[in-house]
Amino acid sequence: MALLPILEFPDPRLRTVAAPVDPAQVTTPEFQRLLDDMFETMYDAPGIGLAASQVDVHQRFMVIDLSDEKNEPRVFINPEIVERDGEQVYQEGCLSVPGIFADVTRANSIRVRSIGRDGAPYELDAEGLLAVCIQHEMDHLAGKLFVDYLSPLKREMVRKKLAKQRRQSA
Ligand code: GNR
Ligand code: NI
Repeated sequence: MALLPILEFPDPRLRTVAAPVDPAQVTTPEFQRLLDDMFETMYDAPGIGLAASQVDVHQRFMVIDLSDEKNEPRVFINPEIVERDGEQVYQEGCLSVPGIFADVTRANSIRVRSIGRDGAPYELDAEGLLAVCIQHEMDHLAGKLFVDYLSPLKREMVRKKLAKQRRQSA
């Protein structure tokens, strides 16, 4: 297993639109190892979700685990939201925008169609934080970040704050 480097805003590679995964590739040792490395990287960070885009792999998949015990790993490959309902506001953070938190409005409940790590399709109903996390990760796969929901002025302040944090830790 290996820890993968996480890209940080404003790295232009985070703007890449991910390509669909070939379902026949899912059960190969190479892809399964990539999933394990993504979980290891997410747990180490620590985070509750990680999209492939964040580790410079531009394919449509992501991993999520909301549990405290880190024993509820979820895999979403070629995810699609097939139903959405209601609204919720949640204060989001992102491993690619470290130390920044901001309120984002998203659907409250969603139904997601996806492929699991066994290569089989499944559907899941999610609400609350799980629904937030799925929508946040799917944004990454589309090249979008939660700071894109902020005003251009606030986004510029975020960029400057991150640049300053990096200077001070260098
Ligand atoms: O670890 C994470 N926490 C989080 C909190 C609120 C809303 C979304 C998230 S996802 C984030 C990990 C991450 O950046 N995934 O892309
Ligand atoms: Ni994120």
